[in-house]
Amino acid sequence: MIENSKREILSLLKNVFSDTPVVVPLADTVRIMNDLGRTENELYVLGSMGMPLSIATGVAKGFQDQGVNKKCVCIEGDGGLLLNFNSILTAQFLDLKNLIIVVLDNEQYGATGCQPTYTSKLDLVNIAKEVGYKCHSFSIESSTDDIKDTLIDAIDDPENSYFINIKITKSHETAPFFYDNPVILMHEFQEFIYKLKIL
Ligand SMILES: Cc1ncc(C[n+]2csc(CCOP(=O)(O)OP(=O)(O)O)c2C)c(N)n1
Ligand SMILES: [Mg+2]
Repeated sequence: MIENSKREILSLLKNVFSDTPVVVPLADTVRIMNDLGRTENELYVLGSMGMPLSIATGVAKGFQDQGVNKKCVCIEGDGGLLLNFNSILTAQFLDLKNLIIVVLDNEQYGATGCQPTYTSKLDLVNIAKEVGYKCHSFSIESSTDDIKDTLIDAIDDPENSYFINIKITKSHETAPFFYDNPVILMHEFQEFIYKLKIL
């Protein structure tokens, strides 16, 4: 059985969303993303567990309000999403059609010792569907080609925000530490957003 790893899925996300704003959660996920090569469309949210979706929702609302034909992607861990779970409601309350949430679901708080989260028993997609997202669920053995097709559909669909849950291996993957200044990271991401608005 070949299990999808975090690194493999992040590499796919980088590839598909190379010119789309992508908000990336803390710890191992940021480190692996950086190890794969940081790009200007990515905002690394260091330390602030649970906040990526709130940030991505604001970016998506800004685009929608100003008629910018662009989606915003939020990558989250299952633990991070559960910590600020109410944030999945906000985009639907605001009637946003341009948010893509991709959950890297390893059913654990991987970065802090692999304690289990609720997702070993609860399927987040059932909740997201009820709220109004267009949803897709991928098992740990799903083909990356299938996942890629769904990511492309999500980018191309102007009518819906998406919630895509991808099960990944439970093994603890990491990469070298990332110490850049969060204020500068935010500024660089803002510059990227401003460029999109001009286009
Ligand atoms: C408010 C807050 N609580 C706890 C932490 C410590 N912490 C950092 S990463 C992490 C686990 C994240 O789990 P998940 O989002 O599922 O990501 P994974 O490491 O499993 O990929 C925790 C508990 C934190 N940074 N902030
Ligand atoms: Mg996790």
